Amino acid sequence: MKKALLVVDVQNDFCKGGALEVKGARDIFPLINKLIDEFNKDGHLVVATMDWHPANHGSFASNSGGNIGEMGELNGIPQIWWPDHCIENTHGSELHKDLKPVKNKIYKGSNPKYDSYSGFFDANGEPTKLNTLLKKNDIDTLYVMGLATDYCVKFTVLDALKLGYKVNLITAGCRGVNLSPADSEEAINEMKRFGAIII
Ligand code: VGL
Ligand code: ZN
Repeated sequence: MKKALLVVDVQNDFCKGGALEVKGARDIFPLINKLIDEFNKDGHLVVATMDWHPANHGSFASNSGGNIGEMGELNGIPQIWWPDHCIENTHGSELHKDLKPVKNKIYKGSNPKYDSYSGFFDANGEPTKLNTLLKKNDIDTLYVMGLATDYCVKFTVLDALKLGYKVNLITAGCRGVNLSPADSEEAINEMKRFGAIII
């Protein structure tokens, strides 16, 4: 069995000047790029997940009538309202240009009715192509880093653990949204509690 590097949502909208800017996103680039190089050099799989929303996505405050950062409900599922972000095929949804190229891309959040923090399943349980890709490549161990610790990294890691992967979370390669200041710390504790190895 083999290992893979999972780079979560390092897209323009989550970086400096983006619609849903994550503070300090820039700081994780050197480490991410170093690991992309190392994993590629050693012949390991490298996968980038990408938040990929249609303009009418239901998680956008602009479409729901809710306020940004507040909690509501989307098709019966609790939902935080976000600014419009990562709209498919726009600058905001592109991987940041300072990130080393990643060949394998997994798109998520394309169904306007449901959000998809996790790279594996949307909030309605609909799978992406990620698990199939990993299985096809005989992957049993994941190294996860990216944006944002308290949302997409967290839900991707928790789903990976449920699916039986051994998950290493590289915290130095993650940054969080932190609507509340301790959110990222709590997310890391939760991932650890469910079996992630924190490195
Ligand atoms: C994310 C909020 C909304 C993330 C995506 O990538 O963490 N957060 N959509
Ligand atoms: Zn999103």
